[in-house]
Amino acid sequence: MLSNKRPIGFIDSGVGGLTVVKEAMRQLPNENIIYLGDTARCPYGPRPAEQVIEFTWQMTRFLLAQEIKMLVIACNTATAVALDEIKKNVDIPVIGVIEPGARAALKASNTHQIAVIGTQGTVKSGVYQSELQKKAPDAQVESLACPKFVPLVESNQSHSSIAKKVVAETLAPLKVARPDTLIMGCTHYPLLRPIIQNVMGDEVHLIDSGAETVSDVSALLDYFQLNNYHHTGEKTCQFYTTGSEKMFESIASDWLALAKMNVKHIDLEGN
Ligand code: I24
Ligand code: DGL
Repeated sequence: MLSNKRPIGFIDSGVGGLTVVKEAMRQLPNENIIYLGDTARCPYGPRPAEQVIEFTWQMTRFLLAQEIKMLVIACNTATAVALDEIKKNVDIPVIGVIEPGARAALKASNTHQIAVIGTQGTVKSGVYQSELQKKAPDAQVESLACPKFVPLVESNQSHSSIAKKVVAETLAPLKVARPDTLIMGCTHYPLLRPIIQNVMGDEVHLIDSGAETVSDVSALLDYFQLNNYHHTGEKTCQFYTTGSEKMFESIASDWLALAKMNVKHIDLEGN
């Protein structure tokens, strides 16, 4: 018998997907979680699609071997290029971060003038645009790659005056299109949310793709009757990194406000 106690698997290019996990721990406190972050090969944003697909398969195979009941591709770049292929070839439910974000944007928007920001890989794929226009053919979509944002967050400058300047300069061309809704199509961007909101103006709806994804995960657990209602026994959160356990734990324990964490290093080459 396949048990509902099996964990939900989350994969990401590094630590950014922890923004999705934080939301999962809040919305789904009884679910066991396994997270794998490919910190050794992060960032995925500037990499060619074929390589991101290969890395995403390696992560997927590793987590499938851990008997997960559902797979969440928490990385926008990986979702953009690999979701369809992975969905077709594995026999558990697989969910990415793009469709939930696109759907939430259309729900929030009055004008259907929607802006999307993400990594080079995500924007180049055009997947947000095609999801939006598939659901709302009248949608006017303006997409912009923001390659400076991930390095800003990863150098601890999310609240700095440099961040304000970089975000304002980068988003200036987007403001011309007067979107009423902006999709933060990258794991790291919620950390820049106050600055992005300030630059875009208070009227603009900001969509956190990761948070929307967890709401969809919750609905999917219901639909497939996969909820873990039996919270007897230990709840487990296991974290794997392809990089340093110590560095991963220092960021993750801070971000998730966990005093004790299970972090293990693994190698993905050969998976
Ligand atoms: N935030 C991120 N990545 C980092 C970082 C950060 N260093 C400081 N902060 N480093 O992503 C990435 C490279 N590392 C990863 C671990 O192995 C070694 C290489 C955003 C985090 C999203 C949850 C700033 C910082 C922090 C704690 C919490 C949040 C945060 F130190 F943004
Ligand atoms: N996780 C990536 C994303 O959401 C951002 C970091 C990276 O480029 O790998 O697109």
